[in-house]
Amino acid sequence: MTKTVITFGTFDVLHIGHLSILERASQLGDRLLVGVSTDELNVLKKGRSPIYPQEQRLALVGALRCVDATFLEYSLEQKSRYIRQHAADVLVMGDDWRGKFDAFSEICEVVYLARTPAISTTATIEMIRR
Ligand code: C2G
Repeated sequence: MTKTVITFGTFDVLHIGHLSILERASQLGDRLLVGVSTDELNVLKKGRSPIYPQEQRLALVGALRCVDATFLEYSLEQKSRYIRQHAADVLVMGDDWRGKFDAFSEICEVVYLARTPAISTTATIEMIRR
């Protein structure tokens, strides 16, 4: 049986930390689906619009070899719907979210993977600004 892995994120200003978590997530199953947060959801989550609009972030993430399919994540509250809709067996999140998604272990396996240290979209934007 095909084991489906699902993960979520904004993936703005794509960097090595994003690639690393997606590659490790894909190794936990046979196919990897990525829910890319909409521009609007990012404003709600982080108080600012992403640098790259959602269509471009979807295209960039979807072009990675380790990613099998992408879809837009419109709401954080709808995670269980997305998990069921895509029949995901494993939910992967970075360990900055550790504990936050444990409730989903009723419907799938929940795995938190270590974040890549010393790189982030925010730090990259700050560096370019300076
Ligand atoms: N990430 C990482 N290492 C970094 C930076 C990010 O492993 N140095 C991971 C995050 O832990 C996350 C993924 O890359 O799993 C995407 O990161 P973000 O775009 O910052 O996603 P976030 O805003 O945390 O969205 O529903 C949950 C949210 O949509 C997750």
